[in-house]
Amino acid sequence: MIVNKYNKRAKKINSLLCVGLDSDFTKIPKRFLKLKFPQFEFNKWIIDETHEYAVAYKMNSAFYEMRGDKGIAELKMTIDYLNKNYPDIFTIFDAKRADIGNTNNGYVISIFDWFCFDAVTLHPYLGQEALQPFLDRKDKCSIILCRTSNPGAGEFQDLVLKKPASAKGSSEAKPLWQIVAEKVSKDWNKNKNCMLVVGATYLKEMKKIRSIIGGMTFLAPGIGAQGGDLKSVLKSGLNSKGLGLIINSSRGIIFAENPKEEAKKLCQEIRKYKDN
Ligand code: OMP
Repeated sequence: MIVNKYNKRAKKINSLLCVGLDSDFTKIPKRFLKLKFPQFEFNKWIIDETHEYAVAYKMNSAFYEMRGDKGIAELKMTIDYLNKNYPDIFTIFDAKRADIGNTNNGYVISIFDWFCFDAVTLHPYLGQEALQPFLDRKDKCSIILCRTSNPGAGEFQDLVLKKPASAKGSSEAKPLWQIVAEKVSKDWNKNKNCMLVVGATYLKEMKKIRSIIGGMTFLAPGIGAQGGDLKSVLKSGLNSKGLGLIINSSRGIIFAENPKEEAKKLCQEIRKYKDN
């Protein structure tokens, strides 16, 4: 099971921290700009500084696409560097993909077989049938948006809906985020390769989702720059094994005065609150 790669690393280093390599080219320190592969060199530095505290690295495609072919090439260099030097660290491509099934076949080959990421973020809007090419990959992980961290997340996600009478399960009215959580955990996760995105800024929802879907892992972005509170996230989102959370911080670590110290601090806080 691919989720075990994450769990094994989490147990080995006693952390749940995911460092977000959202290496915005306009913000990386000037000393890197002189180098031939500035974004890659910056990432390599961050990885070497933070790896002992990191269970996962997440790269958001936007910050590489914005540089065109150079950004894509340096994204590939970064994932190759991770896979070669830190093969037990879980890698996430944050692209929030998903299209009709035929098109998804192309994304699957690109993300899983060419880039060689362990996981990808996906939105659920097209439904299980369309996402099947991702879900069929037992060796890779599909991380489905459920409750996002942004202030306007509720515009659609809070809509209270009733499933059609023909659909499986209860027809009780529920918010869309709850329907997604139940659907993914009951029907999409046959290969035990699904996770959910549950923002660290929505603790009530996180608690509810944990109570209805059992031990499935949440990718929880939103601590640090977006204001989510680490202690409360652990309280609301840990599963019964003391796992089940991938706690991401991007800007809060990579653009800190001292990224290593920031990663260490978060990791130590995770250790402290996890066990209390
Ligand atoms: P920081 O706010 O800098 O820690 O970055 C958060 C990262 O998580 C960015 O890459 C976002 O695109 C991503 N993210 C969210 O912030 N909210 C979500 O609901 C989902 C994601 C994600 O899928 O990772």
